[in-house]
Amino acid sequence: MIRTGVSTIALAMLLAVPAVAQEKKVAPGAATPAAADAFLERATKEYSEFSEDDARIQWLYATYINDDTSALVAKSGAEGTEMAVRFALEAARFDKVSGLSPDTKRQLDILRSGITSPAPTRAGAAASLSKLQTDMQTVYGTGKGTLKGQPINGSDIEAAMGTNRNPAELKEMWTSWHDNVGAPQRADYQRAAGLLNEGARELGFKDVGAMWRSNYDMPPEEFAKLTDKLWNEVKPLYESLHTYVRWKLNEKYGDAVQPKTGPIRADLLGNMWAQEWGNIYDLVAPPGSGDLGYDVTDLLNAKKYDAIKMVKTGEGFYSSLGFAPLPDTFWKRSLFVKPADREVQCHASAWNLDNVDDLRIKMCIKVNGDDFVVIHHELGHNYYQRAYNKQPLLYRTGANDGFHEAIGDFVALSITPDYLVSIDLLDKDKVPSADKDTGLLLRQAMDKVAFLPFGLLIDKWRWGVFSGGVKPTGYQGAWDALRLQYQGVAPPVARDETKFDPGAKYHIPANVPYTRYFLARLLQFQFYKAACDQAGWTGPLHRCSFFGNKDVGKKLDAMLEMGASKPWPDALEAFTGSREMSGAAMVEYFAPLKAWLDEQNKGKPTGW
Ligand code: X8Z
Ligand code: ZN
Repeated sequence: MIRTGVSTIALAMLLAVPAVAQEKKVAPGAATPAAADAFLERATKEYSEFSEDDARIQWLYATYINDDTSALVAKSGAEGTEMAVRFALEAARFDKVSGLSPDTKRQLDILRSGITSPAPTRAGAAASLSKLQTDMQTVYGTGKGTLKGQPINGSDIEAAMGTNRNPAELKEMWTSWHDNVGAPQRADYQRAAGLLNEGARELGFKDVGAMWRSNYDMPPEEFAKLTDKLWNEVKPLYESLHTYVRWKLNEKYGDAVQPKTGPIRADLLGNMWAQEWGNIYDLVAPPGSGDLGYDVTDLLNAKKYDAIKMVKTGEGFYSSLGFAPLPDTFWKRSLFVKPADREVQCHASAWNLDNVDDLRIKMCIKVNGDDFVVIHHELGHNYYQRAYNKQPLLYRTGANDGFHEAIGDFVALSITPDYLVSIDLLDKDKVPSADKDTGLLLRQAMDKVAFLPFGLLIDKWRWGVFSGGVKPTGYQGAWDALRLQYQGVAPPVARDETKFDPGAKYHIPANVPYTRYFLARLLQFQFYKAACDQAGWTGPLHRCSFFGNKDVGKKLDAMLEMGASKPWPDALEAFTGSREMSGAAMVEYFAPLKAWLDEQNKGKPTGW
C-alpha cells in the first residue's frame, strides 16, 4: 500500500521482516545485471504481498485506535522495516556492478535510500522502533487539550484556534495541547532517533537525515543547499508579511499581549502551530477594501454543505480536467467525519490500499474553508496514486515527495471567486471587484507565504537531531530557537527542557519528513503558472482558474503518470517546461501584494 500524507509513500518506508526474514534470505550469488533484475522482481513481489495485509492493518489502526490495533500495527510496522532493510542491504550488493540498465539502477537506489524509518538489523531493534513510533502516534492521535478547563480533542482544538480571539483562551489551548501531547513523547523520541540513526548508518548513510535528503536525484548536501537557496528567494515576502501582521496584532491586542517589536506570539495567528494564518484574515484585512464580500466557510454553510458534498465538489474539479470519477469503494471505505464512539487519527491523509485503485481519504472534515482546501489536497494525492498505478511498483510514488504534496494545493489555487460562481457557491454579483485584489492576495498570503519558514524549520530541527547538532538535552531550546530564527514567533508561555513541543505536531510522532511541504509551497505556484499559461490566461495570475480545462488535465496527467520513473526535473519539465524548482512563480503571484505591504510597512519596525 502506498499511504500519502501519513507515512507517505514509498514502499521503501514500509518494508521489513524480522527473524523469519533472516531465514528467507537467499545466499548471495554473483552480482550481475541479471541477478539485479531477478532480485528486483523478487523484492517487488514480496513487498507487494506484504503490503496487502499491512495496508489494512494500518488503515484499521488509523481509523480505530485501541490496544489491539496498536499492537497489530506495531508488529506489522516492524516486519515492514525489517523487509525494507533486508532489501536495502541486498540492493547495495549491486552498487559497483557495471552494465545495469538505468531503470534497474534507479530502482535499486530507491530500495537503498527510500526507507523513512530504517532500523538496525540486530534482533528486536525493528520491533522496539516500531513500538516507540506507534506509542507516540497513539499519544498524538488520542491527545486532548483544554478550553476553559474542559477537555477538547485535536480536531476541535484546531478549529477553535482558528476562530477564538480571546488571548487567555488561546494561550490555554496552545499550552495544554503542547504540554499534554508533546511532552510525554520526549523520552520515546530520543530512543527512536537513536535507533533510526543506527539503522541509517548500517545502510551506509551518515545519519537518517542524510538518508532522507538523498531522495532528490542529487547528493544530500546539494539538496540542503537548494532548500536554503529557495528560502532566500521568498524570505523578503515573508518578512514583509510578518512586519505587517505583527503591527495589526498589536493594534488588535495592545502592547501587553503583542508588542510592536520582537516575535509574534504563536497562539495569536489562528493556527495551533502558527503555520498558516488565513484564519485571522479579518484582523489584518486592508482598511476599506479588505472585506472580500464572501468567506468560504460562510458560503459552505449557507448552501448547507456537509462533508460528503465538500468531497464531491473536490472530485468535480478533477473530473472537469478529464480525470475519471473516484471508484465506488472510495465512497464506501473512506473516513470522512470523526466517529463519535472511538479514537481515530484525525490528521488528514490519502491512501491507496492496493496500490491500484483502492483509493481512500481519512479526515475529520469540518465544514470550513480550511478543510475545503485540505480535501482538494488529499484528492490530489489520490489522483496521483491512480495516475501512476501502471508503473513498476517501486515507481508508484511522486517524482519527489514535494510533487505529491503540491498537486492538490495547485488545484486548490483555482478556487477563485469566479470558480465559486461556476459551482453555484457564490452569487455572480458578489464576485469581488478589481479593487479587492489586494485583499484576495493578502488572504492567500496569510496561508501560503506564512507557511514557508515553518515548512523549512521542522526538518532543520530534525536534521539537527539526527546529525547530533541538536542534543537531547536541548530538544526544546533548539526548537524554540528555530521557530524564532525562521518564523519570528515565540511561545505564549516560557518553555523548558521538560517540554517537547515538536511532538505536538503530527509529523514528528508519525516520522513524516516535512521538507516536502516546503517544496510543495513553491512547486504548486510553478504548476499553477504553467497551467494558467497553457490555458492562455492573461489576467492577474491570482484570478486564474483552470477549472474545466481538459488540455491542462491531459498535460497534468502526463506528468502524474510518470510517477517516480524519471528524475524529478524530467517530470517538472513535462508540465512546466522548466527543470528547476524555483520561488519565482510564487514571487510573481504575490508581487502586487509585496509592493502594497512595503508601502504599509513604511516607518514600522521590521524583523525581530
Ligand atoms: O499534513 C498535511 C496534509 C496531509 S499530507 C493534511 N499537510 C501539512 C500539515 O498539515 O502540516 C498539508 C500542509 C502541510
Ligand atoms: Zn499531503
